[in-house]
Amino acid sequence: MTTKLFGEPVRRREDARLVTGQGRYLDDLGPGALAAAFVRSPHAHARIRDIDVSAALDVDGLVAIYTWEDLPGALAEPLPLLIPHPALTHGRTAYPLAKDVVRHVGEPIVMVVAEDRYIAEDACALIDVEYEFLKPVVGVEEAVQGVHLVHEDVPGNVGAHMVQEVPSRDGRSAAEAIAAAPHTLEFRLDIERSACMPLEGKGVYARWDADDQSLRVYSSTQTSTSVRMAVAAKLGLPLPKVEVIAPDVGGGFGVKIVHPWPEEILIPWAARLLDREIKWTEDRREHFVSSAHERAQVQHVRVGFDDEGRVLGLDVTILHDNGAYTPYGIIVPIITSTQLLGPYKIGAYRVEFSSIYTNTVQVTPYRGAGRPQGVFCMERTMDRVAAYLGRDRTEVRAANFIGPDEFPYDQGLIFQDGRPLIYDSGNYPESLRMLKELIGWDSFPEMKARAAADGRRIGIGVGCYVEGTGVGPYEGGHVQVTSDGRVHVSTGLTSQGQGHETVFAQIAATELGVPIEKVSVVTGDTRRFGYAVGTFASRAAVMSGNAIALACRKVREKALRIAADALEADPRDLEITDGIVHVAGTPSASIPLATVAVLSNPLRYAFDEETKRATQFSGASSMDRPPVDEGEEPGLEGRDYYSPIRSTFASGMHAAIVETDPETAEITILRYAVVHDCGKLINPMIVEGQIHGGVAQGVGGALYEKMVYDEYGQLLNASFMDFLMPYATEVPRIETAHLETPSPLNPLGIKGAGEAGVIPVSAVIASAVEDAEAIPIDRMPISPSDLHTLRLRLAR
Ligand code: MCN
Repeated sequence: MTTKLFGEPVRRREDARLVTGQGRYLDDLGPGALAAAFVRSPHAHARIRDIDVSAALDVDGLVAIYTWEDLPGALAEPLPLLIPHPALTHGRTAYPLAKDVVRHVGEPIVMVVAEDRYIAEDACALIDVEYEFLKPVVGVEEAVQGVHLVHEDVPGNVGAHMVQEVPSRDGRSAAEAIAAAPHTLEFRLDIERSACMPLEGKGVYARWDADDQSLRVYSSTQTSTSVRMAVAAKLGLPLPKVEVIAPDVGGGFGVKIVHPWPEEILIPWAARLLDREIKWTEDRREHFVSSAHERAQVQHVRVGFDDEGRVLGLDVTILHDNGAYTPYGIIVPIITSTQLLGPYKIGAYRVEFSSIYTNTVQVTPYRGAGRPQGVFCMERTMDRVAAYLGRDRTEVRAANFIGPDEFPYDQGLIFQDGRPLIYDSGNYPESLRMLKELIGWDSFPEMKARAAADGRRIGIGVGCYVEGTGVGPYEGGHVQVTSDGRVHVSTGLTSQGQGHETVFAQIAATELGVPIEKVSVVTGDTRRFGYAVGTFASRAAVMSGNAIALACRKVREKALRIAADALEADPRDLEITDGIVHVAGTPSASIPLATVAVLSNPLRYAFDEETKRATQFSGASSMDRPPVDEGEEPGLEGRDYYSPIRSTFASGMHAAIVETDPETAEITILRYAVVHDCGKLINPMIVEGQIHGGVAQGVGGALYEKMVYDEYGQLLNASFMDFLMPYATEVPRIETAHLETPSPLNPLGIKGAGEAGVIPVSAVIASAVEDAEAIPIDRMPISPSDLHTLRLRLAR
């Protein structure tokens, strides 16, 4: 049995439980709890004139009805704006229940609590809300006209406006560099609105303990510690009287980082008020119209370049559709604008974005968080430059790469946190070489010619990206070895399917030299670990992974000290293998870690005769035990935190071969290849799984998924009947290769991997379709009917 598990493709330990129906998701909890349901706005923009609940009061089994008027104190205030920014001059958030105006279809207005969900829904149907209709604003280009306003006090519907300008090394602005460039191009790109679709929607279950005056809240969340703080603050409870637990979570993909969602404070509040258990689970339509969306942007690009395809100046203007509210500030367009440059060093760069309010569902980060849009922009630019010059698309990219010896590389941009955006490491030329080999880039022209001879249209595409991962400020880990030799690891961030139970156990087993079967892992439970940020921004491996390793190192150091004492050896001569501390080279001079755990506590609680003998358990009263040495603490446990100076930059390159049907314009992905660099891999199998899942989501964004709003702000495809997502039949086999350039920023050399798969897919598919069709692709997603329209336009 090996204990060097870091880097091994260990099978996910959580899967047996999850795939055999043993998972405990939110709706599995509290079977006897009361149920909550919400009356949500059917209109995109309206003033609430009156709410008449009288008919609902007669419903048998009804327990309570609440409107904004009923909310006390801080609960009646708008929800928090989680990430303020100086450029966000007009940040706006919703009230937990609408106060006077509703600004998108689906906004919650009334909460009903009843004996079960059927009764609650029936009561909702009897509540009569009188509205005064206001003109809805849909689409950013209409919104910026400012004729109709989403928020009366936000002129032009502009929530934020931001410009960043990075001059060239010889001091030219982007405008000057473009004007002086030998070649220039200008074009527009349209990116549609989409959304995460976790299998399990949001959900909250709360119970109040009247004796203890404390609340226990279960939430299908990505940030249990932040929900806890929000609940305590909004309900005026001391923090230790609120515990928040994320049970098994059936996917999050970003939508569950918002904290608190209205339901996350309303349900606990009502549970306390009524002294009853209450549960709410989101249904799919609620998820479509009252959670969060992302992606929608209109981009205008101007680029100047030389004969080699080197970009001398780039100017990008972005209209970002932030929907009706900005709970997450402007993090999405900031990421688009700052990470757009990808693996390239370009001459001069100017980027400007406006974040625009519309009467649609609010925007918060969705896997990739602004990067798919940025990569679409940059990679479309690279392809257009190559097409203009008649050069190979990979050559043009290579001509612009940051070299492997140029790290750390400062892009000259300022990120959300006010700090410079600096890439720590990578090897882009090597990634591209590996990718070209994997997909057979150089032999593709022959393949294409053969296909053409058979009347088939095929094309190859490529896309490159970088991703700032492992964002701070911190994450912690706690590790305890108990006197049975088991290792208990906890960290405050949550899991939604990423395999944390496995990878964190791999780290602890490797650091402590114990078999992985001895290690258990708890995440997302504030009773076990109260200080944490959460799982998003591909940060868990970097942040909690390193924190757990550091905590293990503390524990190991203590274990070796105690063992050295017992073995009369020098701690520097000791090793731990398979849970046994032994003198290196002398396996007989050894002591089990379990025994060390007993020795670490003067009370010497030992459970078996052998350990009792080994630890000289005398049975004497606790008063006779040796004192705890100064500076020591009883027990074999340790806690540590990891707090990086900045994010570490993962990177990758994808390529695809597609076929387009000359008649139907159907697009089929024939091959898909990925080279990915997330530094040292903890578990290559899990990373591949993450990338495959990400690519599948990316295929959705590239070919199928979009939220279709009509001019009245009605979402026309708010169901799985109408919102197209790829099935297994549409997702190709994904060929994956890893490159490992360790991050110099953290002890384990890790970079994140959880979002990578999704980021370049639209750019890659657009590149491949463009190659097959010789038609410029300027939108994502691209459907058969879009392609057909483009063909007709070209033919005219
Ligand atoms: N990993 C590894 N070696 C590395 C990097 C990562 O073995 N060098 C492993 C990690 O240990 C972890 C997984 O890969 O098990 C993803 O790690 P990381 O990149 O740290 O991402 P997080 O764990 O922080 O997860 C968040 C990320 C995001 S931002 C979204 S969105 C997303 C994603 O994860 N949502 C997901 N993947 C998801 N996967 C599932 N099943 N469900 C979601 O909701």
